[in-house]
Amino acid sequence: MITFPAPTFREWSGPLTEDLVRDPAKFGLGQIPRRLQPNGTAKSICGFCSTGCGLTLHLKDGVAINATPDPDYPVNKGTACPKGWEALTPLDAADRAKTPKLNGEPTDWATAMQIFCDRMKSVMAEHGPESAAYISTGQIMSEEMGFLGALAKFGMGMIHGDGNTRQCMATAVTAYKESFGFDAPPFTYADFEESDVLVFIGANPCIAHPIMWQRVLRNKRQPQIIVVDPRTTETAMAATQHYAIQPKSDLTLLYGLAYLLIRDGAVDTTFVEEHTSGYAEFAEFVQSYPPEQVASITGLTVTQLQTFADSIRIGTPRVSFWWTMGVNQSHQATRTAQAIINLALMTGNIGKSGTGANSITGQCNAMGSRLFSNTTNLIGGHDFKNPAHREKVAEAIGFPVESIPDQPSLAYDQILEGVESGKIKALWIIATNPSHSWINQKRFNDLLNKLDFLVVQDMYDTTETAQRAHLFLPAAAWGEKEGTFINSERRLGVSRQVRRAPGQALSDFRIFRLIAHAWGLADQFAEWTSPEAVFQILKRCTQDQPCDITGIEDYAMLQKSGGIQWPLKKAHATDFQTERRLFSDAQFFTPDQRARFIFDPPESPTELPDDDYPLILITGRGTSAQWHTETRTAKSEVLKKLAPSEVYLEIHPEDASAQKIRDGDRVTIQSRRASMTLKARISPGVSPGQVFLPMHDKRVNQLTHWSVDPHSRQPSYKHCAVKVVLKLD
Ligand SMILES: Nc1nc2c(c(=O)[nH]1)N[C@H]1C(S)=C(S)[C@@H](COP(=O)(O)OP(=O)(O)OC[C@H]3O[C@@H](n4cnc5c(=O)[nH]c(N)nc54)[C@H](O)[C@@H]3O)O[C@H]1N2
Ligand SMILES: Nc1nc2c(c(=O)[nH]1)N[C@H]1C(S)=C(S)[C@@H](COP(=O)(O)OP(=O)(O)OC[C@H]3O[C@@H](n4cnc5c(=O)[nH]c(N)nc54)[C@H](O)[C@@H]3O)O[C@H]1N2
Ligand code: SF4
Ligand SMILES: [Mo]
Repeated sequence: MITFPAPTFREWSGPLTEDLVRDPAKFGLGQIPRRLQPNGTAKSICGFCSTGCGLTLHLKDGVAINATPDPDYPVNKGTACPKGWEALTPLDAADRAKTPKLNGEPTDWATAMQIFCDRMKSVMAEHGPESAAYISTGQIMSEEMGFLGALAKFGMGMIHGDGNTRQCMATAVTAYKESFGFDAPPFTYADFEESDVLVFIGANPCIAHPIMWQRVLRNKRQPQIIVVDPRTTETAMAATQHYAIQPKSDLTLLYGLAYLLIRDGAVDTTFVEEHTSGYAEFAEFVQSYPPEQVASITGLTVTQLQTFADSIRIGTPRVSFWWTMGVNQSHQATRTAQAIINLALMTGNIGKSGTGANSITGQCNAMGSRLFSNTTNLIGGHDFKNPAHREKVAEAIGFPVESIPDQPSLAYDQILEGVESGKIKALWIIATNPSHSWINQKRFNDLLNKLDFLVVQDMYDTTETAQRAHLFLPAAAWGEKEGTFINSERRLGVSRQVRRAPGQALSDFRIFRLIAHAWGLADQFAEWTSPEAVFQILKRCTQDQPCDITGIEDYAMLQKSGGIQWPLKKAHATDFQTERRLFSDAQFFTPDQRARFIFDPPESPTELPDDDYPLILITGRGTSAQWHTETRTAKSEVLKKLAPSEVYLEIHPEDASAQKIRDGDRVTIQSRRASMTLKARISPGVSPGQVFLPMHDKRVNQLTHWSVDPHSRQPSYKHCAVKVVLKLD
């Protein structure tokens, strides 16, 4: 049996001793989270989306009982979406996991740790370091991500680990890295208010980022709002121009716009000459995208294309481009994101107020995972393959350089293929629910069955993925632990502990710490005692990087400042602005400091509609009250009232009448992989030939097709071929 040393770590308030691990009832029960007034308030950051709203948490006897939007926080300025108001409710759900479980049966932490280490070690001893992998998340704190990445890769000796952020923003990462030399979303939310033209491509902020949309509504410049989305979404309805293009024809559209800008002499040639590379080749390349051809592929008219191009041409003071999953989740996602970046560069719309090629990210700490998860990048935005980077990070964290792998991880889909082929035998899944959210669900769940050892770490043991685990580890959730998140505009904020986790659940941080001890790595991780101690380690890893945050002293400084955007170098620690954007000096992070024009010809999606499956299935967010696989939001009665009581399929009147489908009829939607029966809703919001389903229903990804962008390896969730027929009882 493993014994635990008594570390100095204090998270709740009691020390972590073997005794307390065995009997967590004693573990801080009834004690007030540190540094809080028992009947006061605590300022925190919402743990759902990447907007990163500030919340005020109201305490009674040391425990948060209510959440309201923080009026002083620069992000949300006193507003919150329904999920923020209901942030505390999911913590009280009846199915919160309270003990570790082995093969579905409750066990204690000491046994769980013993099993974890024995099984992982024996798999790796027998099959090598590549035989065990982890899948992490954009929904735990940066300090937890950093701990997990360092523990798994530098401590336990794993090589492969990725996260649900691959499903979400891997495309933006790849696109920025190639185009700008670093994964650097350049904007600040003030740009929503300061733009004359806002172009939203494959983004539905009214539903997915409602508080960002509030910032758009605060724009006093009477902006043009242009939405490119095959569906007439809530955002499209609020737009001044909506281009309902054929799904996945964005790349052609964007090249067509570049063609028109060049033809019409509407390019910012000074900016292009001084600050970019590859323009001449790009200009020649887009000559093959004249408007007539682009119109026939995208389904728009030549006049529409011209209006669009005229709206973003040089002379328009401030144009900002925003994209989300309609772009990132495509078979050619990276090149599409770069085609957006190319337009911003051509028109000189970067580095200035109200401009930018801006990827909006999704999960509360997707941006933290980009810098600190140690999956694709070595901690701090470094490169595993670069020996100087390995030396630097090793020194910053005080580990021997030999402990740092010299190769990056396989991507998520490649890890899964490794499981399928038997190369990977043990998988550890943390704070994500891929048995619902990954593409082609049957294939995913079948391959999980091949594993010798599946560990799932979640706040609920009822999730589709948790139910398949050999070993389940119960996690404390947002509100029950402390740490930092980074939001879409690169702002770091502190999320506070205001509740005690139920039963024996421990914060992810503490679970990683237990594993470090149990594995025999206590000495190596001696400095990793608390989230705030790890924050200091992560800070050191960013020194001299574009994301340098060495100027942020500590959590207190973050709280006092209303969050702080990266970068903040030490030299600027006392002199910085609340809203900052990148590239105001037009110096990019490439070796020649020029942004690159990158392009490839468009290709067709991997599964096109045909006679058997004539419709395209688009998937995405349903309502602002529903979060992903709904493990959390479905626990709130308030949020449930704000969402449809039953999932429905949106289908165009023409396609419906062809199948004699009336509104409210039960229909079967079928793809090559599965079928699902549900209610039809006839709506002109989808175009003919297309249907829409929200991703929140667990059956939706039974239908989707396993295909990824070749550069970012992000799944193409929003395009597969289906048929819909009336369900005859
Ligand atoms: N309420 C709520 N908010 C959320 C989330 C949630 O689950 N619920 N999730 C968060 C996360 S992690 C993310 S990543 C974001 C996602 O935020 P969004 O990306 O804004 O949301 P989606 O609905 O997935 O996709 C956006 C739009 O892409 C469109 N689209 C589909 N195919 C194409 C195409 O080929 N071209 C174009 N131009 N558009 C296309 C869809 O019709 C959809 O309206 O939301 C975040 N916010
Ligand atoms: N068809 C389709 N599928 C999609 C998408 C789409 O547009 N269409 N979008 C994709 C995108 S962008 C994303 S981001 C993914 C999201 O997919 P997932 O990451 O699988 O979805 P979530 O429901 O957010 O899962 C988070 C899990 O973490 C648990 N959890 C929450 N907080 C904590 C914590 O602090 N610690 C621990 N250990 N666990 C915690 C929750 O209970 C939940 O089980 O879905 C993807 N799937
Ligand atoms: S917009 Fe996002 S961060 Fe803000 S309250 Fe809603 S879910 Fe939370
Ligand atoms: Mo996402």
